[in-house]
Amino acid sequence: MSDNADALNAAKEVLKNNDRGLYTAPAEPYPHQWLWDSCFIAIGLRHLDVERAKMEILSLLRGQWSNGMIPHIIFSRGREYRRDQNIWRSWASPFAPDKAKTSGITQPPMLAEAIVRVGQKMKTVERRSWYRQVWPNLLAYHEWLYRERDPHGEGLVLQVHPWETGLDNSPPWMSELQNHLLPTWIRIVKALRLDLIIGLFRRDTRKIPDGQRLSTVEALALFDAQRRLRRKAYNTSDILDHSLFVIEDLAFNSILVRANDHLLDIARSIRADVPPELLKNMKLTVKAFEELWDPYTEMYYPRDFVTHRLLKEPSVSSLLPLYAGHISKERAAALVKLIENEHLFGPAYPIPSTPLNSPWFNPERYWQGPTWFNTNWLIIDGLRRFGYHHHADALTESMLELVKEHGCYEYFNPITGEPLGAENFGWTAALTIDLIAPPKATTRVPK
Ligand code: 9WN
Repeated sequence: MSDNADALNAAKEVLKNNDRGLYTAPAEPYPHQWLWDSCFIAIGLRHLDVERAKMEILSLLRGQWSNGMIPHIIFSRGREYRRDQNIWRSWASPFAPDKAKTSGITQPPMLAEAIVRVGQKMKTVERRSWYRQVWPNLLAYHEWLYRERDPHGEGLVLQVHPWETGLDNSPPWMSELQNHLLPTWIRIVKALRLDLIIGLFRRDTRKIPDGQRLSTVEALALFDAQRRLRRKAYNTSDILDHSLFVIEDLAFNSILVRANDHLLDIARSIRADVPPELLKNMKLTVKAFEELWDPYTEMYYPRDFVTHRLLKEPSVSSLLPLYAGHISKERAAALVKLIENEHLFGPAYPIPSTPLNSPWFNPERYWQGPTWFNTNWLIIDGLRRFGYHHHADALTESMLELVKEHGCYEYFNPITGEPLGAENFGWTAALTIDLIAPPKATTRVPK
């Protein structure tokens, strides 16, 4: 492992510099605490300092709403951040915490995975007390997911904004937007090419070239979608008829399936009762997940909540059922074939966030092509549980090569390996540390 020493040191340095005391900021352009970022960061931090890793998770819980939701952002304090806090105005909801200003939506439920991974670094007694400490929050979060986000009791949870998936501009959501959902005022902006002028005022493209971020039309739509949610104080039952997006996302539900398994393991370990209603819902999720499979294209997809129409645009989410587990060995093998195919998900620096043959593919644009460390980490974990160790090792190696060559960037060009987005990115650093750490044989192979 000595040839990994430089990458390891660089990664440690990033986490040290991004440390804001209670939590770790994703990178310089992202000064707040993000839900799934902190989960991935805790997974890396556990190898350096278990107490600090616990704190990363506990600081997330300070943002939890009284209805159980864990918000996708907890804003930094300070006058300079008022503008960001005001965009969301979490105080419009009676459920928002008094002590923290937050967003009003969630992000993929990586919490249970992070709790378990941090727990793996403890002795049994300490681990049980850790589990007991976070159990009420974890339980309340999963109960919220079903109560609010599965209103018809169908087993899959819905998302009301692309930011909830963490894959902001991924093809299935953006194609829904462009084909069916674009608000009239944005259509006009687009037709008159006013986006070229509006784009000059964007904050996010001041430090990162605009070809690597969302298009201005997409960015405007995401803000429009956010305003609609704010107008309804983020109350799901009021939002449903009002939201631009109501989609049962594939990445989110894949992560939920795995998180539910972790929740059950945690409950078993501390002999906690899981409410029967939640147990019933969790079982239904595993079953309902198979409704996302399309036998014609042999892939899983997200689904429109109302019509149940599959949104047949392949993206890196299409591979995340490997992480979910529970899918058949045959279907897992079909997904592995996609990873092996150099014209789809298998270019020189895998795994692209959008397959190379997609009309949406752009090797530099955010979640429409670049290779990201967090989705790769999820896929590696899934590959190992299905016994594809050779594939998992090869993917790990190519990721470490990227960091050794360029440092901990936010994302990378999957064809050339060129570093893109923000430098010194938290989860790239944390997951590098985790990939370098000796693997632990703790995960079960699905039946
Ligand atoms: C919006 C922080 C977050 C990640 C998301 C990534 C990006 C935010 C943004 O940054 O989203 O939440 O400003 O684009 O898409 O996955 O959690 O790193």
